[in-house]
This record gives sequence, structure tokens and C-alpha cells, in this order.
Amino acid sequence: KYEAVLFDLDGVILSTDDFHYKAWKKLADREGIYFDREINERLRGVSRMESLAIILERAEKEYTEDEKIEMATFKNDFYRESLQDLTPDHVFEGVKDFLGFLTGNGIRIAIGSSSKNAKFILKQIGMFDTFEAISDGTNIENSKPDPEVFLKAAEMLSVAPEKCLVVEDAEAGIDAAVAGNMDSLGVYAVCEYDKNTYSARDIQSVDRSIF
Ligand code: B16
Ligand code: MG
Repeated sequence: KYEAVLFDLDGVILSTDDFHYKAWKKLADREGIYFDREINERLRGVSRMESLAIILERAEKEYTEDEKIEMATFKNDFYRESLQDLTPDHVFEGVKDFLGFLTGNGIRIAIGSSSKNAKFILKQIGMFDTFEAISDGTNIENSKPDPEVFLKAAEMLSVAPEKCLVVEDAEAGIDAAVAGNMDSLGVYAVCEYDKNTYSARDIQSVDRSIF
């Protein structure tokens, strides 16, 4: 049925939540803005500048565009630095086995991530050559819930969107799949999200009969 599976990266292949949290927290503390792990949850799948906008909801002053760019850069520099600690051990249990099952059945695999650091992350976890195509924050104008990142991934594979299944951990990502005319599989945080075509608690418990 499906010719390709398009994987979100952060939150599906591995979790970078904690790295993002610590970096945003450092910025929030510098600026005296309240920030906690619950707010961090809202940043999942959302672009860097949109994440900053969510954090600044609690700010007491207005920031200029230049100041916002400086803040996003400050966060990203710290985040990139901390990603040096990422290793292949950070890959979620069952991911390699699931990817092997798909490719073994002739189903092609690609990445569709909002992150501009996706390729760096893939290198750190030893999976840079695992996927046939990588569509990420560096090749799109509009981030999720816009379908662009997934449509680009499908285009890179020359597979029609209707033949693609998107695997996501964020509402914004499932909404992007719906907007792109693709089926979706919600895992972890969005396994109960009503817009999923399918859902699973984690990658290991995905019902393989859907392929
Ligand atoms: P960056 P995904 C997303 O990646 C993250 O979930 C989200 O928290 C982050 O803000 C976004 O990438 C942008 O990341 O600052 O590295 O460009 O889930 O779409 O793989
Ligand atoms: Mg994600």
C-alpha cells in the first residue's frame, strides 16, 4: 500500500527534548522569563523562531526583530554545543528493527524534520546514510503544520503524497501530513490524537499489517 514512510526526527527517531529544554532555559534565565518543562512540550515540532515566540509570551517587554534573532542564535549555539553529547545510544529502542522491516519490504524511507540541525543530529547518532532522502528545516520556507517539509521529502523520492505514510510525535506534524494528503502514524505524545490515521504507543508496537 505505502511506497514510502517519511519520519519526523526529533521525538520519533530519538528525543532531543531535554537538549532543547536546557538551551531554551538558559536563554529564559538570562532574560528573566519564566520557562518550564510544560512550556517546553509546546515547542515540539515547531520551528525555532515560533518556539521563541511561545517563550516570549511570558516576557515583560517587547523585543525587536534583531534582539529575537540574537536570542534564537544564543539558544542554538548552546543547543548545538550540547548535541556533541548525542551518540547512537540515544536512538529509540526498536527504530533500527522497524526501518529494517520497511526497507526489507521494498518501502523507501526518508526524513521530514523542521529542524535546521537534522543532518548534524543524524551524523551524531550514526544514521546519516540510513535514509534515502533528508528534507529538513534548511530546505523549506514554511514549517509544520504546513505540509512543505513532507511534500519535499516525497518529491525527493519521486513518490506521490498519497503513497506516503508520515510518522510523527507532534500535532503540528500530523496536521502537516493531513494537509499534504498523506496518511499518518502518531507515536508517543500524539498517539491519541484524533487526526492520526493510525497510532501506536511507540515504534516497537506499530501494527506492521498496515504495510
Ligand atoms: P532547530 P522535528 C523540531 O524537529 C523539534 O521538534 C522542535 O522542538 C524544534 O524547535 C524544531 O525542530 C526546530 O529545530 O532549532 O534545530 O532548527 O520534530 O520536526 O524533527
Ligand atoms: Mg518531532
